[in-house]
Amino acid sequence: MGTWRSLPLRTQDAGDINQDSVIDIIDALLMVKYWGSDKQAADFNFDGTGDKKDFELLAANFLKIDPGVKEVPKKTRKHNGKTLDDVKEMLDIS
Ligand SMILES: [Ca+2]
Ligand SMILES: [Ca+2]
Repeated sequence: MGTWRSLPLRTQDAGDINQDSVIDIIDALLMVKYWGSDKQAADFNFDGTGDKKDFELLAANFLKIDPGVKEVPKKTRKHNGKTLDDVKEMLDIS
């Protein structure tokens, strides 16, 4: 086994599925895509499934930027007319 799995929760970047150093609506929509799957990028707490617990981490970090990043990435709050609230609705999370 590698050592990375023994690391604590990725609280810093939990939610950044597409790894562009910002947690925004694009990541939330990717969460929808990987919902219920074992896709590692969407499984922030490493329990093997991308689900509500992972989405809560994403939502808690929403619009946060990786502090170590050199160029500040563009935050997208709305994509194809969808906001974080729409995504919550899509996933049936209130
Ligand atoms: Ca991102
Ligand atoms: Ca998970």
